[in-house]
Amino acid sequence: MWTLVVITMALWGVDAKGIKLHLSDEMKSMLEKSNWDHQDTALSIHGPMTLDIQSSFKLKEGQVFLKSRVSRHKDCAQIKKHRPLSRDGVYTIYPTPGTNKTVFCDMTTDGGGWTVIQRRIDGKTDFYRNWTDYKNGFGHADHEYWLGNDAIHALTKDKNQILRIDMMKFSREKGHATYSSFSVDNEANKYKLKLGSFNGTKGLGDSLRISNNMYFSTKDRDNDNSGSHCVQSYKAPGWMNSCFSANLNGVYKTSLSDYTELHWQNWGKNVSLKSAKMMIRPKQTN
Ligand SMILES: [Ca+2]
Repeated sequence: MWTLVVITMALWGVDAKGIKLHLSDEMKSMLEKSNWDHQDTALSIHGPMTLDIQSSFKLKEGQVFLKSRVSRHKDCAQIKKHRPLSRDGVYTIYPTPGTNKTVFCDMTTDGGGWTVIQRRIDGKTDFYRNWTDYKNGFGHADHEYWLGNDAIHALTKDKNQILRIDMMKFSREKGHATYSSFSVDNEANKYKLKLGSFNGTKGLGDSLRISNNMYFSTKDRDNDNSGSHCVQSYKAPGWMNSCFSANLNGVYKTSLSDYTELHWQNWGKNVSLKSAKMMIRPKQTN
């Protein structure tokens, strides 16, 4: 009986105890235009903030219960495709069916749809970390973070992604690099990096090239080509050769003194960066 009363309120939108309840049932309006007949709507309130609505519909035979489905998007490009007006911000993505990650989506740069995999803003997050941290990711999607090598592998294993790196100096000069393809192998193959061809803004050269085909190294894993341990020498977790030209996971400092700092060597000499952002999206098919 209680349910019936609530249904009536929901459908007609009456004033009850000073609260006007409006119910917009998108599924109902969609199905009314088809052969489905709306049977009833049940509504239950759990505490002040949660409302569950279940509607049932009938085709010609039998009864089918329908529930609103939550869209699960693999990356920011899919979110942008389904909701073109999406803004820059934090979203949940599902790199594989069983895993979810909160990420920052850049929905404005060059058409948007970018999944940000790394972000540096102000140095409040420590990037000098171990293998497990880089595997799983760390930091916060609304601030500084590393998405996680397992997730980056899942997003790039189809070898259909491009990489864009946006950088800014403390002088506020901005530049960016793009790579026509970007993929990271699985953990068994030490997250080996594969890069396509480079393009950069004027004066900004390809500092990631010597990291191509390299394994990932962290402060507790030396997978580099050097007799020393590049990450420990330069606080530079990443795809170390012997050792690097770009230290995007380096220490956040306002000036450069010993190459442990966040920097990109082929973009003006000897300056550290104020911000850096690595992001990926599928290659355009047109
Ligand atoms: Ca070594």
